[in-house]
Amino acid sequence: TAKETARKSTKAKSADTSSITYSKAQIKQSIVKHLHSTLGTDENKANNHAWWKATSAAMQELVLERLRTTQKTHYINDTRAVHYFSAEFLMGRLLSNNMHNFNLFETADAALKELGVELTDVLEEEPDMALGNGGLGRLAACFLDSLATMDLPAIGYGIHYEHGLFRQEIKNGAQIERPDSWRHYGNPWEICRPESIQEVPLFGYVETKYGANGRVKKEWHPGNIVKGVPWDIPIVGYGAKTVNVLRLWQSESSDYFNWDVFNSGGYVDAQRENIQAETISKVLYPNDETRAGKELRLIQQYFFCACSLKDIIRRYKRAHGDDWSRFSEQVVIQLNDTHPAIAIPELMRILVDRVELDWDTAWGICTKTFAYTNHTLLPEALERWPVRMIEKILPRHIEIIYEINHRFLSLVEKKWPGNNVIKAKLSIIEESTEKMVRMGNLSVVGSFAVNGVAEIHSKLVKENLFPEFEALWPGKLKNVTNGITPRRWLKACNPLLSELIGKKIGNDWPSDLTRLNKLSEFADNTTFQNQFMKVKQKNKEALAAEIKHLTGISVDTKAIFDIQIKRLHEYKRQHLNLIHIMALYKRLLEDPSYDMHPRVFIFGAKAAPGYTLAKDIIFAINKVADKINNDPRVNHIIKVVFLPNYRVSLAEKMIPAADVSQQISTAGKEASGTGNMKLALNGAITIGTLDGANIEIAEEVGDDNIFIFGMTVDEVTELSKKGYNPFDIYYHNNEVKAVLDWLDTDYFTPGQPGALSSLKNSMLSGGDPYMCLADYESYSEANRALNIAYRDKSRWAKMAILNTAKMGKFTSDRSIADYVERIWKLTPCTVE
Ligand code: NBY
Repeated sequence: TAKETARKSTKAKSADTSSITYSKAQIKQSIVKHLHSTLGTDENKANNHAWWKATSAAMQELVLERLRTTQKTHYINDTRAVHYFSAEFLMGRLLSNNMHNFNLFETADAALKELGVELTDVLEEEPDMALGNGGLGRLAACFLDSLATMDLPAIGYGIHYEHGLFRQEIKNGAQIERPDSWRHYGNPWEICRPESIQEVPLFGYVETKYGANGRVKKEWHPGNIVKGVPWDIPIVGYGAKTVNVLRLWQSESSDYFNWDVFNSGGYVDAQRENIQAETISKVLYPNDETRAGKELRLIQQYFFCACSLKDIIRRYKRAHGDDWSRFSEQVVIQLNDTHPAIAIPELMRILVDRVELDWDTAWGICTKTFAYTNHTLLPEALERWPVRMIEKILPRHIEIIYEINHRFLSLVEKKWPGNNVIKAKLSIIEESTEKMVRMGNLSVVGSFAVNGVAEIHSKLVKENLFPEFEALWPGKLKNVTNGITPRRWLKACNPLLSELIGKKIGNDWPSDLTRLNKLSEFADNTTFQNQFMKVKQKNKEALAAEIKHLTGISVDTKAIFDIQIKRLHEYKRQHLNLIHIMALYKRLLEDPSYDMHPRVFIFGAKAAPGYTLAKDIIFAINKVADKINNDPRVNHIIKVVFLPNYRVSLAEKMIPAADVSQQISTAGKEASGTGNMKLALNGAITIGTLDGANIEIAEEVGDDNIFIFGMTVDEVTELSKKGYNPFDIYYHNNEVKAVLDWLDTDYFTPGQPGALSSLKNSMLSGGDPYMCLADYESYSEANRALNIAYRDKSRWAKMAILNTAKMGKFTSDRSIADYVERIWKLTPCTVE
């Protein structure tokens, strides 16, 4: 079973975690050596940044040794490997993680202490590697960790963005974006591999030639060629046996900037639209659930896919020469959403035009190589590219896409003769006023497996998004529920809880998270409850200090720490949380004896820079926070904190301190969520809707240990069908009305009436597209129940313990075991 695969491949090493042992003295010596010879400084002059670099360099020595061994082993065994194609990898910081995975954290800590340096301060020097937006990018990072931990041959392929996700500043309550320069002062983990540079053609035209045998040959004369320079980031598995790589491509202009002189008519145009080669990998597009539709974005996608495929093929040919029959036995490519879907026609182009395989053989290889993960059902997030844009940038690929579609539609014709409605729906080409290529459809047609990321989401993918595909290819659509790495999201980020767990049930849970279930036995034990909650208290005190440091706001650590951290999006409904906070505020003003336990509402969220309403919601949270935090009538009971620049390293500080986890998306909209898993794993109680993985979390922890509220997916569907009118609620619920009307005044924005009106408008005249008002009453009730539950110290402690105990399912090791079993069919390769 999947679980056994996960266990087998991780068990061996937990007994033998430190196959590479390094004594404190050796670490110390290595750090000092790097301080001297890598950084050219010494113990007296070095600041924390220099110590960070020297410590990282010392670790990297060990990492590279294991990397060499791993690569040699994989080469000798000629293993099948998974190639994880993703436009985003949200890695966060690497030093602490690498130390934990080498089981050297404590040793390094002690070594640095002897040098008069605090490891925790040193770790803070590392800039986050924020090459992703949110859940999708972080999932890729957790998967790399699990793949290496489970000794699975794997390589991540992506883009070496010069600037990751923007740094968020808050000025007068509003979000300001500042560039992120994560490698400005160098990055100790990455290795440039100029020996593996690839060239990528772009633009130009296609020439049709007729061979002697009458065969039609297509020749693409590109207008421009760019270089892809690979940077490798070693990925250390837990136990440090396998070290895989994440290979990120940086764009550069090629030496011969061969503008196509034959295309003289287009010469001036081509100049004007000259994409400077270097700009391709300059910056990560900061949208999470909307597509950018920009030419540069498509070029980014093609750029990294083309480089990666060439890289894969070079490696394959080294072992198998021109024998293509084994390609799909050796290579599986997982497409992380449709962002790398252009890899499908690119592989076809290589096989048909370059290798000169016939179409059917090439297509057979392709469709045994690719698998596709869908991460969203939101229509605005489904990628579509204008045919004309692809035609211009990738003139050969558009021909291939048409050919794929033509053959696919004849299959559809066989299945549903004469049914043009179905044909129009399934077609890869959307025949709108501007013809579009539907990347989702292309991905389904070109893959052997398609998966959603939580049970409910996969069900909706099957029933609503691609229903006919299920009829056409039964069994192709699957589920793999997301997971998170417990190494980063418990062991490293919550040392106090990890230690407590270790004392109680031993230390093998990080490689087999189901073992946490043994904690259930102690859920009713008063001593353990006290120990567990004492850890939570300490973590809250640490976060309170961080809040003070970052915002100047003092918070009561005896209050409930209620946390909502995720990208800002209407469907995630931070504004539902906000109007409820305003209602509590109002209740307290109207009735000073209103009974509620003190509560600190903490938010972290970035808004896409062009998403006006999302930015308005951030502004509103900050304005309401200002008012409440400075209102002596209530500020001993409610505080509201918006922590700027939410990112992986900040999440690592917030999650261990959470009492409550807000997971309140409109049912059917959040594909899975992964923050929900991280928070529950650290003993936070979820208040959430029956959406995404919340449903599976509820199944694991049981109804008594989670606060579920709101409409189900079916009820949401029914209400939309019936016609939802938010005014019905506005006029019937006095509290809702009063709170929304409050947004129209200048109470929260003195002198600026109307500054928060866009929120009210979106929830009323805007039709409240995510049905905040419809779920309001139920949300308010769930909050009352939560408040009562918190008052019972023992009950709450039991709930918290059971949340941690029951999260075993959500380790990314289990997700990876599911992928291996259901899709990839990989076998672990032990690296001695
Ligand atoms: O993927 C998220 C889902 O919203 C979340 O429910 C799920 O848990 C997670 C992992 O499966 N999706 C997500 O993070 N998407 C993006 O970040 C994203 C980024 C770029 C674009 C679209 C979506 N884009 O079109 O450019």
